[in-house]
Amino acid sequence: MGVDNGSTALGSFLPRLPVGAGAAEATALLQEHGVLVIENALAVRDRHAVDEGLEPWFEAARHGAGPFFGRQTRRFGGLFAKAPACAGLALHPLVLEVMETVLKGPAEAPVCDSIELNLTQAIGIEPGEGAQFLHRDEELWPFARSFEVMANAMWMLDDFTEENGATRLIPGSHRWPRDREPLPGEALTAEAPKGSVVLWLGGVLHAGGANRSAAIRRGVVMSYKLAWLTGGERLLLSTPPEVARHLPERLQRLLGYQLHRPNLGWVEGQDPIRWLRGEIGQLAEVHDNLSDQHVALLDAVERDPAAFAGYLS
Ligand SMILES: O=C(O)CCC(=O)C(=O)O
Repeated sequence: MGVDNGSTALGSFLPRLPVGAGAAEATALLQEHGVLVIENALAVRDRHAVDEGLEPWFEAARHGAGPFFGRQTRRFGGLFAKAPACAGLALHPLVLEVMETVLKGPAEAPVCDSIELNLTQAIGIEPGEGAQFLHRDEELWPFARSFEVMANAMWMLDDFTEENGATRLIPGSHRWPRDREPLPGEALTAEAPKGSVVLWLGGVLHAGGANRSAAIRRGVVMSYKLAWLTGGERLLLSTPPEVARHLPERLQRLLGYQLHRPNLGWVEGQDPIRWLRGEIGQLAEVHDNLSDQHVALLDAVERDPAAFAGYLS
């Protein structure tokens, strides 16, 4: 089957890699096709730990209340507070490296200092659920741009099959004009064994599939975004400080316990990671946290105030 450039997805395919693949190859495939399956990305022991942690929550979770989230679908967020083993999904080295590369953009002109999680969500599609409407998650942020703002990783806790409601995606649809509508049959099904992960860019049309099997289809979404965008989930509430304190620092930062230049997300003018560690109290020395351009400009102003008199008078 040929790979197309996204102008028509009929005849396209879902690229796949084994977990041993390199980040550069994975990144290139994801950027090109908008979609990538990494098979068996999670060690069996780690998957069992996630399963065990989430099991009581899947039992207790309520069904959705509308056609989009699904009336036969159980969903819940706040995953690190519910099942700490989910940290291993968010921090999976290959997936995290791919996400950082795709979202930060070119090293010479990055679009952000860092990435963060947009949301964490467990999704259990139950027998009888119909197909979800194809949609683009990046529509959370309605502004024109020429760079990626978000990307998702759907971790498969069950084998994902056409029959049980595996995620459906249209490779290449991230490059479509936004008024281009999907044709019947264009969405492909991300079938893969449990422990695999399907990645997709925020501009890719995708949806949960219909579950015509007799068993629930469980998956976990780790969604990543540019740190300077507001996330879909208020992760600082769903992972409050008393929980976050026990997580790895890399994950604390992905949750938003971090600063982003210029002056975004501080507590008392300082990096929230310091607040989380108890290093600052209710008052602290307010630090500048400026971009390189701002720093250069302010240095120049300090060296030669007369040259900037218009800005200072
Ligand atoms: O459950 C899935 O496979 C995808 C769900 C999805 O895209 C959504 O709920 O926005």
